[in-house]
Amino acid sequence: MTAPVAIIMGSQSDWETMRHAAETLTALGVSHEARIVSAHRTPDRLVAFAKGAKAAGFQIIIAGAGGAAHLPGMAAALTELPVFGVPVESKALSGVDSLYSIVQMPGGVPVGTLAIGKPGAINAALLAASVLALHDTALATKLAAWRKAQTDAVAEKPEGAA
Ligand code: RP5
Repeated sequence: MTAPVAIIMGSQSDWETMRHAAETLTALGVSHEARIVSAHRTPDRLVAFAKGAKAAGFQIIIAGAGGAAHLPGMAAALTELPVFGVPVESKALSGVDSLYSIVQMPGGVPVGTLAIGKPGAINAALLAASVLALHDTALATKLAAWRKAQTDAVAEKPEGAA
């Protein structure tokens, strides 16, 4: 059976960011597949992947890219599946270029855009899990436990304070 979540990225260099999405999904027991699909360097691979993603059994696509980050938007143009975009932090412009490239979609072709970098990758995974949990009570329970553990881990007082 195909994993419900596809994590695609424009380059191997994006993995350092996107692995946080993969690790978060793994922590929640959500199976996923990670692939390099570049809008610019492998456009035919992008078209084939995005057009076939729904039939292949994927339910959600997480797409990370940096710089002129066309991958999430092009994927969204080619599939009806929900696409969550993660702006990867670029060297030249710290990911602001990635963010603007991903977030400013024209009305009618949505990409749910997350924060730049690691927080965005983690949150894309959590959003994907939240959507899947609407029809998966076991996953909903795991997600609630994950959130409770996060809450419980926050100390009331900062270390070193009186
Ligand atoms: C984008 O260009 C990728 O998503 C990556 O963030 C950026 C740089 O790619 P590399 O030159 O590191 O392969 O397509």
